[in-house]
Amino acid sequence: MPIARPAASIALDGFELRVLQIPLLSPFTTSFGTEHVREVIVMRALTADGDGWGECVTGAAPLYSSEYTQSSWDVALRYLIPALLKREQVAPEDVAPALAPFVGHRMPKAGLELAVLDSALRTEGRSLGDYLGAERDRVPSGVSVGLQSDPAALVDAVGGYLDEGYVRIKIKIKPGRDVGDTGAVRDAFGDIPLQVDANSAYTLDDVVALEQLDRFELLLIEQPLQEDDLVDHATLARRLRTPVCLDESIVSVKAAADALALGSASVINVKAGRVGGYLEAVRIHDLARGAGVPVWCGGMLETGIGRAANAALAALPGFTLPGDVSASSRFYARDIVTEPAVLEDGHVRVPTGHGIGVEIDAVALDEFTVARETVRR
Ligand code: OSB
Ligand code: MG
Repeated sequence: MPIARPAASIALDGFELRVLQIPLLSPFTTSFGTEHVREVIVMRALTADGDGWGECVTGAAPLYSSEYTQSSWDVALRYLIPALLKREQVAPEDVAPALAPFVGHRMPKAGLELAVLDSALRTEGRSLGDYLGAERDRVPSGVSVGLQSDPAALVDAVGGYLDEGYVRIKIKIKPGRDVGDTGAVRDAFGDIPLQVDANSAYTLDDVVALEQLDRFELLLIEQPLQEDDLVDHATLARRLRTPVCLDESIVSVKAAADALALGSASVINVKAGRVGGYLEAVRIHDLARGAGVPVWCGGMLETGIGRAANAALAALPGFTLPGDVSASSRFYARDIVTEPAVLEDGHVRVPTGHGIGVEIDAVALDEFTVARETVRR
């Protein structure tokens, strides 16, 4: 369902942007690299009635997508924020159309839209979950486990997360670290809900290796091929029994419609940051739900800001598979919100407070800030 009740508009005084560097509890390794620190941009909408908070999910380098910290910082300050500040009043629904003339850069667009949404909903006294159409008060929590030094270390890591109560395990794979790693987890833990994520590390030449994964009865394989390989993904999907899920390729509701029409995917990972915001994410949810295609909520190592918003999104009825909506403690010793997401009986609660429903820990925010810029109208 489209947004049932739009939010009121707000008068923006400006934005404050910060680059944060938050240490990770343990290194996070994917097929595209290892991160020890999460570099992220926090975006604060400034208004007379109260501020709003958003997060831009770019990483330090253009490895997951072409977007990265400095590209987002530059385009936000040079083009996106000035376009928003030109308007007397901005409603959350106005943000994407106002920014549409600027090609791409969906991650900073999403961060700015979330900041406006948070401010508008706080002013109205509504929660983001209520606004988006959440139908649950908690969501099942899956965990994304990075590549480890060897399969034994992977089994140790997965065992720890299962002991904590995570209801679904996703492991990262890459060529040469797929069948062995997946088999080790299946041998150790049997029939657990298990899926794999390749982050674009394969080509169609690897189809024989990928067919070997079919015997593990995985929930899905996420993004085996490159972002723009929609046709190759369709070819691969016809060869595999394992359902193909797309992450990087789904940059908009149009991309999702194209992928479904081509048969490139039978499951979609929805990340609001990657698709330009929570409103576009809801449109993808609605499209997939109408087509009977399951979706789940992905993650980008969000701080407490994006983590709270993701929990609200994942509570929509079409999110029928557990998402990468884990506890803050999966990644961080210290978060930048006063009540970081926790795991309770394998679930994360959907915040009910106004806006994103969490408050900023100003001391932690300052501690992790490495750059800061304020723009006023
Ligand atoms: O591909 O889903 C991915 C983290 C950073 C970039 C890309 C991905 C991921 C994850 C972690 O898998 C998901 C999470 O935030 O828990
Ligand atoms: Mg992924």
